[in-house]
Amino acid sequence: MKAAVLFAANTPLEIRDIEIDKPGPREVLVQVAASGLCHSDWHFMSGGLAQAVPAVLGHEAAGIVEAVGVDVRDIGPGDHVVTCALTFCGHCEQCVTGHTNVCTDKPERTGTTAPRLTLAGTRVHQGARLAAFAEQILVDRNGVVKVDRAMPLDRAALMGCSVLTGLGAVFQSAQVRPGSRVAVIGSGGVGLSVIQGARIAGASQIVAVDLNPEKRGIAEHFGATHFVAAHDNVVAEVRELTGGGADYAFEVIGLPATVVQALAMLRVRGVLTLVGVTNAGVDIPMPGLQIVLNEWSIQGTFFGSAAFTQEIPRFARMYLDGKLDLDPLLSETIRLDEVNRGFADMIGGHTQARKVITFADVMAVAARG
Ligand code: COD
Ligand code: ZN
Repeated sequence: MKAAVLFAANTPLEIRDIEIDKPGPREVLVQVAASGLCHSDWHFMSGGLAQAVPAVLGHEAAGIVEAVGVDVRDIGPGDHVVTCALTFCGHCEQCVTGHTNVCTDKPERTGTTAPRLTLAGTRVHQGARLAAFAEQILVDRNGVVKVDRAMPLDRAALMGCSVLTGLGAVFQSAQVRPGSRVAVIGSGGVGLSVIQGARIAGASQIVAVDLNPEKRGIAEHFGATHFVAAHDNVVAEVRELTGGGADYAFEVIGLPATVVQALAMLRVRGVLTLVGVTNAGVDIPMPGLQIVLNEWSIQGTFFGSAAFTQEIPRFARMYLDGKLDLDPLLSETIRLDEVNRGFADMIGGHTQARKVITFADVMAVAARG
């Protein structure tokens, strides 16, 4: 099957024919219908985060189950699924309390030790345990969730990362209260879902901040009441717009400078939620005195701070009921062999929301239900 392979950081992905194993006892083989390009993939492609190579990246996908291992009984061929990088054990302290996103015992649960992907006999690593920039994904049973067949799979793919992370940051982590004043730094695929989540939560003001002024339209579409094109006095402007600071700020980029800005945008007793990850080894300078005097809270959120197996079907219902808008998140569908151009557009600021690789044949089968 064809996959986009990373051979070294800072080199283009190469489309290769690679071998994929048969499902191990606990595994599911998925025919990919759609696979989104996330900024986190870029962190690995550019060497900001470590990734063993050769590897196939991609972690925001949906597709149709082709085959399952002997121990998988609740999912079968033909089921429509969303994949998620959050494979979980199901028995650790975090899993049994519903926080499967931070499972502390993620062993290789495939039921086999053989490499799942190979190229000319050499192991190819599965980025995020998925490797979704490919025609097929071989994943642990606890790395997929079934979705309603009425759910278009290109929209469904987005729920595996950007939508899950953005909405979860608002609903689960910050728990934004109706009538709040919210600031969101970064209006990318994930930030736009934070904005939409804040709108659904009933925030009265949502100030979107982004370097790219072209993000204004889409940020406002998802619920931003104000848009600020990032500049030197962005903190003062947000404090003024919100009448003394935001109740909640979200940093959705992963840069120390914007984390410090987001903190300074808070009013007294405000809560900063960090969604973006900084590159490995990068520290963030913190104003300790102000944090204490203002009783500011700072928290991290990872992939939406909840069990994706609960959240994704819920988001699918919201979409199908017209309560969650996903269509404009899909900026462009591209082919697998256009993946490098897709990332160049993301980094060059030419992607409004999300670019998604689609496989036309699988999308067509899925559309027939
Ligand atoms: N000031 C304001 N805006 C900026 C700045 C700046 N200095 N720099 C960049 N931006 C804007 C860009 O113009 C762009 O609009 C946006 O920030 C970034 O958007 P994308 O689409 O490139 O990025 P996303 O939304 O795909 O990813 C953002 C994350 C922060 C979620 C991701 O990179 C990350 O760190 N993920 C790891 C954490 C996590 O929970 N992951 C789960 C999902 S991957
Ligand atoms: Zn992602």
